[in-house]
Amino acid sequence: MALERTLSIIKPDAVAKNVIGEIYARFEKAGLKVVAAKMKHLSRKEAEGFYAVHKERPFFNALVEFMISGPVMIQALEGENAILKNRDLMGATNPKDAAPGTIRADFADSIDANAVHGSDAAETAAVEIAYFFATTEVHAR
Ligand code: RTP
Ligand code: MG
Repeated sequence: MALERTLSIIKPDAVAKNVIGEIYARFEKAGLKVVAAKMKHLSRKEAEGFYAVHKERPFFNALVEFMISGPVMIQALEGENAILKNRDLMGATNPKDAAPGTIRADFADSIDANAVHGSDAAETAAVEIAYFFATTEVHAR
């Protein structure tokens, strides 16, 4: 077991559904602590930069348009195996494939509007946390 940090984003669809608190409750019940948080309406440039790894994919433009369609809630989560734990809480990318009880099964409508983002590995987690938070904005707890 390793104490890890991961970057989580509650996407515009879930913010619009007013389920930030319900999603935070799932993090807390799973033993993940919010160690940084901000609400932000991403610029196109910020969204393109964040998802740069996907820029050659056919869904890139739709993904960016969706991510800038409204404010998002961005947080760094800390806990034992936080990266995998958060991915387990999220469920599969396509909510149709997401296991019952996962965030995407319960709150997502489509593969585009799929409620949450979560880092997929230690390297990406570090880069993604630094993309949105200065070191002084991340609080050891
Ligand atoms: P995320 O990065 O947002 O946590 O999602 P993920 O790891 O589960 O999925 P990823 O492969 O990283 O894709 C990033 C986001 O792009 C959208 N997507 N659309 N139409 C499609 O085939 C397709 N594939 C991916 C999803 O919104 C996904 O969350
Ligand atoms: Mg991903």
